[in-house]
Amino acid sequence: MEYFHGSNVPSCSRNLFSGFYMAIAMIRRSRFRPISGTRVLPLSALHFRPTPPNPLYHLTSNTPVRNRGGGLHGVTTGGRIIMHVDMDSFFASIEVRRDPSLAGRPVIVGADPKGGAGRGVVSTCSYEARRYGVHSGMPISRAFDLCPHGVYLPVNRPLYVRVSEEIMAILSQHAGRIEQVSIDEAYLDVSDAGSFPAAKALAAAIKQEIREETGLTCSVGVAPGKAVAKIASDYQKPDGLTVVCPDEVAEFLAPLPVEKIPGIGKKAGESLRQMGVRTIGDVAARDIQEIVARLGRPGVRVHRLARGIDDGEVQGREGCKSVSRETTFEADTADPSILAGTLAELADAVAEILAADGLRCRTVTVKVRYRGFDTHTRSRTLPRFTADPGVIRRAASALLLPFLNGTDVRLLGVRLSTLEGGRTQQASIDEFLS
Ligand code: DCP
Ligand code: MG
Repeated sequence: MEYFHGSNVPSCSRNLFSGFYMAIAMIRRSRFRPISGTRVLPLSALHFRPTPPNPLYHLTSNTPVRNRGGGLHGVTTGGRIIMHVDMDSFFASIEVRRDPSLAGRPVIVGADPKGGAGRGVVSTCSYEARRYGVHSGMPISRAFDLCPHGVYLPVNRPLYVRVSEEIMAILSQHAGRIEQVSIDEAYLDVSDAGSFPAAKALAAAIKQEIREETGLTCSVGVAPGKAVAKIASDYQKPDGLTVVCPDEVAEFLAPLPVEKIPGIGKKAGESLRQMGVRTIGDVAARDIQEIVARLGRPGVRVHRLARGIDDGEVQGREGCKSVSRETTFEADTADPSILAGTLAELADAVAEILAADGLRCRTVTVKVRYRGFDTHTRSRTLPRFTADPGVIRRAASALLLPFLNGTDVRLLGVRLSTLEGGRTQQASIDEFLS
């Protein structure tokens, strides 16, 4: 069911898919910002083709060369090579795939805007809509103010879960170990590729396969660790491919704003800025004690990452202990209908991830963060293992009730744990407690 189709703005192109890809290419060009003086490889021009040797790879690494890269210049780490894959404007791109006449138009997926009076939030939007300032988590009424002629569509989660499964199945074929961290995002341990050039070629091949199989684009980061790979996948979105070799990590990270560090949101970023720390390089230059004094214990991880230490393991199936999803409201809210509606969406989302992974759970936890980072969780153990979305939703709703007390809420989350069952290939685990 469609909410609203803006008709007063012509689509960029009547030519179905070509309009979409032209628009993507235009955005890609406008975002292309190579960092001068670094060896981060801007590879967007090479998408979907076997990647020829890149002269930048002549740069030597300070680690031994094994050159198992199949003819590419070998820069190897002797250590891990991690790939992070993140689909571009996932829900919106699937909607465009379903209705190619939407290509090039501002497509907003989320709650019904009801002509500007709607409640609820934007799930995601196309890159065309982002030009109007619309983004995930924004109240749908605000999105409507910014982009009244946009195409507003409801969330069709079962469809997105099916596409997600197809993508994860493709990724599973290319890595010994894969960790799915959300519906459209996964880490792959591709150390077996043997070298960064070989991993780059693998990333290009994966991008091509995903596009051919699903018609969708993704962005990929390749790096020696998970956090840098995630930052790298975001670096040239959409349709990006960014490789950060081990000896490039510090140089790559240094100029980036601290908010690029996974887990650093607006609040923590602001707190760091108050002490004159704006970039990841600024974090690295400070004493660890100063950063910990600001951020608490997570400051240790942040400081280590800023210094290029990025050693989290890709968690395979055996690491899957819970499935979770959370959302931060752009504006804190105490409105019970928004809170209950968002919680129901989160419960449905985790139930679908659980089912997609062939798992059942016995524990449901709801997490609420009030204004000022005051965080609470409530859990319920169910009488038996279940993957029934109705049971999970009802349990989550009951757990939320005591939190609907008029206090402004900043973040809501739902976690399913005490899991059993599961398929052998994929893991599905969202970071829950930050
Ligand atoms: N999502 C959501 N609510 C949010 C954030 C995301 O429902 N607050 C959903 C919609 C997204 C999907 O999860 O399509 C994946 O989230 P991403 O953060 O990866 O966002 P996108 O894939 O949409 O865009 P990007 O190209 O920035 O990755
Ligand atoms: Mg994405």
